Amino acid sequence: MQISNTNQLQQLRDIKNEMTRFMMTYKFGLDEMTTKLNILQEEFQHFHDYNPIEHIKSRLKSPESILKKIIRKNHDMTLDSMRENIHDIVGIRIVCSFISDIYRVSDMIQQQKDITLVETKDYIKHPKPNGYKSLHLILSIPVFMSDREEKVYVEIQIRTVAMDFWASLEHKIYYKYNKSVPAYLTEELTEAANTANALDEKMELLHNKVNIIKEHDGDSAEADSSDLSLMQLNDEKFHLPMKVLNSLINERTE
Ligand code: 0O2
Repeated sequence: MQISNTNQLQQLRDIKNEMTRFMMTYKFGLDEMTTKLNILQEEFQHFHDYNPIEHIKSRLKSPESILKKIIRKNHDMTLDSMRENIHDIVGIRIVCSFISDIYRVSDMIQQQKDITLVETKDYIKHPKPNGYKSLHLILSIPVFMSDREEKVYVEIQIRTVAMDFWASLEHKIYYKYNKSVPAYLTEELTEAANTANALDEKMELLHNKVNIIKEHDGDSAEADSSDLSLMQLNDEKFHLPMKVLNSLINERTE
């Protein structure tokens, strides 16, 4: 790029600074959501001895992709327009083991007071014609900075391992054929989506059966008071004096 004068150079610097500030806000939004999700995972693991989230992937859309999308969707080429019209600058994909976990995680996210649900697309209850399944949430969350609060959109896709496996392969094929996939492959992909769905349903049934066994084992287990005086948070152990526990019981019964 040829830059003809210092005025133009300064303007470009200013725009770059504005764009950096813009992207940084989304990075903070992503950091905030990541912390929220880590807290949910850790708490769930601790109290339910089970983690509904298998893994999480996240990305910030590149400025180049944001520009491409704004052009493709025919929106104004301004930062305000990007802020308003591009809802997936922050993209988070949560992969769960079971279909029921997807809705459990979605509820846990939506219950948080500072999160506003803007839109839900339930491609699990209403799969796309090609077989694509996933629960999409568009959220708005506040980001607090030194001099202002800004709301940013966050796109969350929640799906099972099987749905994720299918979607990654379909995405690769779609791009390999430059979006014009031969009909026989499209049909086979839809068949594969049905197989993935059958697996999800089977695993959900097994999971429910295992839970019933676990509950039964829990009921019949002998109460063990030996570990009451020890509290473990991650790798750190804390001693809980019996005196404190007893006085807390007294407080409750008073
Ligand atoms: P990337 O790289 O994953 O971000 P919009 O988001 O406004 O352009 P739309 O159609 O309203 O469009 O959004 P929708 O339906 O919520 O889908 C957006 C994202 O869901 C896509 O992002 C994909 O990640 C995923 N997705 C939707 N449909 C399919 C599908 O048929 N196959 C696969 N593999 N993924 C799908 P991007 O922007 O395409 O890409």
